[in-house]
Amino acid sequence: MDTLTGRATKVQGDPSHPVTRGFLCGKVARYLDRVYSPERLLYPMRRKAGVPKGPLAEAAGVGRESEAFERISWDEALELIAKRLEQTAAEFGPESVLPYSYAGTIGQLGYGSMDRRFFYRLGASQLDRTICASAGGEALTQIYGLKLGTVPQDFAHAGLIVAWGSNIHGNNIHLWPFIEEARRKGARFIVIDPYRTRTAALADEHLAVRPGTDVLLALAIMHVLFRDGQDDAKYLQECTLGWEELRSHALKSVHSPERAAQVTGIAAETIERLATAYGHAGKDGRGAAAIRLNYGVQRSENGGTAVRAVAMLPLITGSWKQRGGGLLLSTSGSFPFNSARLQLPLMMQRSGLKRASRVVNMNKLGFALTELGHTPAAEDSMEGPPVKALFVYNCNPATVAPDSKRVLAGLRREDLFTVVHEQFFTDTTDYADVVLPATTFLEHKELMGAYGHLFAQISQPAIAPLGEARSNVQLFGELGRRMFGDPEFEDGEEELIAQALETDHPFFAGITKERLEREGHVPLSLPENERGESLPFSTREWFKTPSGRGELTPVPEWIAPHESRNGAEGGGEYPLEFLPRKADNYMNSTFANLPGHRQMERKTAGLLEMHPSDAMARGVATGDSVSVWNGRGRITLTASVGEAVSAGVVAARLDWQKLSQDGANVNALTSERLTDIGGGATFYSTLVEVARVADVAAD
Ligand SMILES: Nc1nc2c(c(=O)[nH]1)N[C@H]1C(S)=C(S)[C@@H](COP(=O)(O)OP(=O)(O)OC[C@H]3O[C@@H](n4cnc5c(=O)[nH]c(N)nc54)[C@H](O)[C@@H]3O)O[C@H]1N2
Ligand SMILES: Nc1nc2c(c(=O)[nH]1)N[C@H]1C(S)=C(S)[C@@H](COP(=O)(O)OP(=O)(O)OC[C@H]3O[C@@H](n4cnc5c(=O)[nH]c(N)nc54)[C@H](O)[C@@H]3O)O[C@H]1N2
Ligand SMILES: [Mo]
Repeated sequence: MDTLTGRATKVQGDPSHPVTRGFLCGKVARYLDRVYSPERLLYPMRRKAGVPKGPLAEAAGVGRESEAFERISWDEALELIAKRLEQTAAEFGPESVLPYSYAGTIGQLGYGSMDRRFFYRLGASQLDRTICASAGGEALTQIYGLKLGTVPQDFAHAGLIVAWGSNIHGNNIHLWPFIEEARRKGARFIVIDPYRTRTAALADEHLAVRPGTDVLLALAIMHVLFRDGQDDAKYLQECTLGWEELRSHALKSVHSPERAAQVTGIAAETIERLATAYGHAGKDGRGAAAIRLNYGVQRSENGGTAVRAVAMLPLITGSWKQRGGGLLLSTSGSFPFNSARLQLPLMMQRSGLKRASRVVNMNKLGFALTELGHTPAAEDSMEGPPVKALFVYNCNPATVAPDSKRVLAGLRREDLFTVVHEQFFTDTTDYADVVLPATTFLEHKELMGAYGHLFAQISQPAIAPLGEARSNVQLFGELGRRMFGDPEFEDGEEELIAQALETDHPFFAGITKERLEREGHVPLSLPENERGESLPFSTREWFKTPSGRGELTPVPEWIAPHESRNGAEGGGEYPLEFLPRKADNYMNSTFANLPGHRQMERKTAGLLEMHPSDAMARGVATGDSVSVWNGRGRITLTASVGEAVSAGVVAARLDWQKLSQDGANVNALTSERLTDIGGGATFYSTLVEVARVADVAAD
């Protein structure tokens, strides 16, 4: 920081951090572009009378987003919000208020502390935060009893690394050096992904599995392992439950590599070779096999089962017992922060509701805003009043939520009161009644877990808040004091950090606020063996399931996603499987509005990647403007014909709606259907058709 001006001058990694080791990914290295962007939202504002909700083009006489709003003071803004929420709760019941948030910058306090206290106290609808990881997280918990995996640094010791639905080089760059280290020592690196990611391009082998077929691929690998006696019978007996049933299930002929090849698109010999390499790893002096499973596989209708099936593999071979073995999903669930203490769900008892308030799955925002409480026959268990007030923070749902046409139709409702706490004028603020400025992580104090490593840390503010920006904790603390006055709204960051660490969980042994303040980052206290290694699930003690073992039943059944080539909706009007992917240089929708970041992503902007055979069948060539559609929506992209995807699959990346051609992004095509386990989003179970715009126009 420049002490004279108070301006931050550089963002850099901490060289003493054992995982990030002083380097940053390209997008975060340019974080100051974001902090000091001239586009930052710096003051509370309210929509001007007569300016309709929606993006600029539709708002008469408004040339910039900020012109749709007029500046007000924080005091006016809080008063306005408090009044509206009180009125709404009085007229329609408190459940007519819906909070909508996800991870923001993933701090413990910003993610869920004062905000939750506020909405519990009000008796607002509860939000089930399922958009990202709930299917995989729930699946892992069913088998292991907790979300934990291979220590990331231990990937350096692996002899075989499988990246399964995991774009490591794009989305998890800090694991990459450990993979490179293993490869220097001779490890093979295999990627299982329907898209040729930059990770796949760097691999020894890329298996372009058909979307949504991983359950069958994993079963075929199990088939070979059991058939060839590559299972670790002693470990299975000691540490798992249900392995006999799993064994006979996997050995069925429908799970043979030959049969699996027909569905997964991966040749039987390749499956045999992969399974054999997996089974032999860790034996006769070879390094162990590590799987980096990521959330890509669980964004599919059968995604929970897919994660369960893949997560069973290291239990079958016992690869957990070796350093560099096992499996890693995200590490975020491994930090035992005391979230109940932070969030105080029992404050709901003071709301006047005599029961827990209803729960709204965040993947069904379109439904919640357009049908819930409006149509008598709700499509699922959600019932109660219509949503009359929506409070968005840490999230940009107009861009990222599935079935966005429906979401936007809901957000456009003039009778819906929408508050958005943001750093920028996003797609979502385009529909807000009130916008509130939020601090960035440089401007507030935070307690952090992590997504890709096992160190807890405190993040100190580096600069004063810009403009009148306030943190989530400040905002909801002030609203809580204003509307309710309960003492729980008095806690500040210091108290909240201490509360989050109030736990006897052994992983947090020796981790105190003082120590985190002093050392910055501290590793979780995972149990160690006599060699000082932490090898999750190497022994019985690690399992936290009801049986205290790795639970292999119910055995994973292969069921094709409804909306896939093999499913009930396959072979119809929409023959192509669509991958609505993340950008390598954005963070979901974050950064997408900054010129420097857009420049880094310019080559992928607005592209539809297609295989030559699908392009040829439709008379499409690279550079053609193409229409991509299904029963939910239609978007316009530019064709890029090549080998990034296999025949039958097309791909495009996420962008802001208002920065996309015709103002519609990939989520105009995705559905609100939920995963088999955990109520997750199914972005990757989407069928579409494609045609040249010229041909559509001629029709
Ligand atoms: N650069 C960058 N980094 C990020 C993010 C970002 O937006 N940009 N987002 C962050 C977030 S929120 C998350 S949750 C993580 C997610 O990180 P990942 O879990 O890696 O998530 P995805 O990119 O959704 O999916 C990974 C891969 O799964 C593939 N895939 C799709 N369908 C299937 C399938 O059926 N089977 C298999 N085997 N693979 C499939 C996709 O093609 C994709 O390449 O990344 C984080 N890191
Ligand atoms: N098509 C498609 N859709 C997807 C995905 C995909 O791969 N494809 N990925 C899905 C996944 S995995 C995820 S996790 C979601 C993520 O979707 P979102 O949760 O919307 O995540 P971001 O796009 O990063 O947007 C976060 C917003 O929070 C704001 N923000 C950051 N920090 C703070 C803060 O401290 N306070 C407040 N009030 N605001 C803050 C940022 O300015 C930003 O606009 O998207 C999902 N949607
Ligand atoms: Mo995510």
